[in-house]
Amino acid sequence: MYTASASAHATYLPPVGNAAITALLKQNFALDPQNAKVLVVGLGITGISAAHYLQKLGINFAIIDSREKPPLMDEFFQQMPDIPVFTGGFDEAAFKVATHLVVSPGVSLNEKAISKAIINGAKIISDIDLFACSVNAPVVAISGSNGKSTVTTMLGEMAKEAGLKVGVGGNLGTPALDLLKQPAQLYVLELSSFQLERTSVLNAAAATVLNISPDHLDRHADIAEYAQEKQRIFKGNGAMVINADDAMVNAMQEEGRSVFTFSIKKKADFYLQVKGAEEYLMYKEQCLMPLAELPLEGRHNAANALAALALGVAVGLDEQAMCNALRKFKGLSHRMQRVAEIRGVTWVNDSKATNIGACVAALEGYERKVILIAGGDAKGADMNELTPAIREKAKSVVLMGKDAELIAQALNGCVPVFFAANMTQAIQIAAGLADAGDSVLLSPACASLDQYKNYQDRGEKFTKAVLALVGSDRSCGLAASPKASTLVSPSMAGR
Ligand code: UMA
Ligand code: ADP
Repeated sequence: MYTASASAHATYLPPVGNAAITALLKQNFALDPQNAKVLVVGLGITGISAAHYLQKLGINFAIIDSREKPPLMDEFFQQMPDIPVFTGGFDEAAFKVATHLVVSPGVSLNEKAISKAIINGAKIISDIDLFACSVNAPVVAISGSNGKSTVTTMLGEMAKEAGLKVGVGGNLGTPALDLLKQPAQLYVLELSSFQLERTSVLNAAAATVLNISPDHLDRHADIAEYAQEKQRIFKGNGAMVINADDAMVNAMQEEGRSVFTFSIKKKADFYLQVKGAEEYLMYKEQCLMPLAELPLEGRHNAANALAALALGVAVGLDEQAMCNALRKFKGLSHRMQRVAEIRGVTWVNDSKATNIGACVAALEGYERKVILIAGGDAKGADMNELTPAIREKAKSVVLMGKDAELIAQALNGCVPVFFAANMTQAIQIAAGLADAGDSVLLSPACASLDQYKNYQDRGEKFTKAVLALVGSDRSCGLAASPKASTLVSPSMAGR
């Protein structure tokens, strides 16, 4: 396993041999490849990456999925026809013989069969643990409630700009174990609370928790437990990158560790400072680049840039290369993405705002009040926490999805609220409410799965429906879209 060192990435290191990997698996997890029986739980992309890894090491394993026919099952059978696969439930007999469980992040550790197996002595290993036992280059690990994908991608681009071969993945999309297939001088991993709660031995060269706001409270007991899972990212002796503006993150600092702080509100190791007519991204007393050269909307993206710079400095990336990468960084789809400007109204797709913190950050970025489209699955979050930002920054709100009523109740009539059955209707309502100079922001503060395949699907439906407005605008010379009152039930009074 890699131990942190700031300059170790400068050259390619030889791949870790199977003997060294198995020694670490024995030492850390009492996993003896000769007699272990590993059950991979979840036949998704994590499960399949673990299957390939275990097969390569000659470790005996089976795979189980509670769905009748997981979407990747046929593909898996083609790749590994001889591996036992159990589907249609978590058969306790399969768990009973397992010495170790590699549990995919989407599967709760509170599943009855898993709890029972743990009581019976089975050990939990995550795909990230397996990765940590095999990696031969520094790892940067990034978590937080919001901004993980943006910072992970930014740092990956910075490393490339600095001339490094870099593997970028984890929760972002490519399972960590699949990154090991290509040689790399640096790995950048986005890690979710689900991945971290079952990871024990990742000793990242540099790690950060970008921020903590309520999320996934349907899986975690409360925000304190959720924050504790995130804090696990700092296990080891690597550099800690700390958001000084976030009290819960600030409290995670450990004495004796190398710490880099960042802030968009006050002086820190990485911070913002106005000098003359320009605001700069700063590192200690040094101006790194003007903030205006960062081509991204929203103050939260200044925080993301500072965090990425801090992580980059922690692993020795060249500062100029990092700034060049920031200047070229166009942002990721479905995050504060400007879709169109129609008759003076700007339409913004922030479909990836799947929790309250992201929606609040989006609203805070606006000077003028917006028309907000929100709603979906609140995942157990207390929607009252959304109310102050909406009161301050929204002119009106269009709600849709499973927890629309919950949000309306929290708003308690502080702004006009309209309900929509689907995205097309939501956009018609918003078009009717918007005047030239307004922005319409899709920033749902909720997960999408109650109505859409995923947040991408939701964002694409938004984009399509907005672009259809352009079409109808051109073809019929539409002066005004249908007024909201014909389509919706305003929920102003009596809530
Ligand atoms: N499954 C069960 N029983 C269950 C739940 C799931 O058998 O109770 C099975 C499903 O039937 C499916 C398999 O588990 O066949 C899927 O496993 P998974 O949900 O762990 O998903 P993967 O395909 O392995 O993808 C996971 C992450 N998914 C989740 O955390 C839910 C992906 O993050 C990640 O990109 C991928 O590993 C690679 O690391 C996605 C995500 O939504 C993008 N993450 C959440 C987020 O960002 O908010 C945390
Ligand atoms: P994650 O991977 O943590 O979900 P993303 O970079 O995909 O983060 O962004 C998800 C949502 O959070 C988007 O709506 C984006 O605009 C918002 N966001 C990005 N960075 C931050 C931040 N630092 N603080 C709050 N919200 C943020």
